[in-house]
Amino acid sequence: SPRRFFVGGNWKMNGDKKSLDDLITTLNTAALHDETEVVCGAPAIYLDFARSNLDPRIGVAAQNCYKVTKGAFTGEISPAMIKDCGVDWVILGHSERRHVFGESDELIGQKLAHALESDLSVIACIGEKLEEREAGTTEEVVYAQTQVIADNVKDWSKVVLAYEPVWAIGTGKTATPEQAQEVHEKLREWMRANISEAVADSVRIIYGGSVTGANCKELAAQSDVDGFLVGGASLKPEFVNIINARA
Ligand code: G2H
Repeated sequence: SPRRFFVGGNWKMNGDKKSLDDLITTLNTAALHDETEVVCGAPAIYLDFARSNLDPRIGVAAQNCYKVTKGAFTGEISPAMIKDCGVDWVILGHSERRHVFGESDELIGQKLAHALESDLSVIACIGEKLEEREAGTTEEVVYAQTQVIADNVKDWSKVVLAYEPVWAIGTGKTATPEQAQEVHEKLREWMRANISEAVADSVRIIYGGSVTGANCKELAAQSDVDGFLVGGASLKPEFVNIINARA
């Protein structure tokens, strides 16, 4: 595949300076495949710490941002602030933002447009809930979420699409390689029909949901799986094996 393998770590609300420093040392000193693009999603308060300490070959992502540059928005951070800390990425639309914090497709779209205008790259997350999969509406749900993303993107080279079935997140229930491949392939077909051939061929579609050192190789071998967004396992030394999953 011409698409560069991409592995994002999503630390979520975990770690402290001591444990993150240990993790950063592990990553800085590990033998990482050059072909893999690596980005670590740090809690907002540790973005500066992560960027200052991680080797420059490893990118850093914020886990969220607001839709404007500055103002009276207590508790929020802006893309401008993220960039000011030397950080080039943001994760948007994660299922925890959607379902724990009630973020709508509309708000996610506004955040995405502003983040891209502010020259951040974006890991944009989509995925169906268990009841949606069971009702047979997986495609309908992920196409609708992707449409909202597409409505807010001009330059797809700054976007990685993360397919994270909600039923697989933090549950230990990973999608099978076949299940992941099926949705990734359909998403690429959707992009081919609704965006362009070039975008469909070039956009990285990564999988998230209970990825581990043990299951990453089989998933990475699927032709439309261009990498991972990793939660729990990104806090452990096995993250190195996941970065190196593509043979
Ligand atoms: C899905 C994933 C990372 P985990 O949320 O975004 O987390 O690997 O812990 O399921």
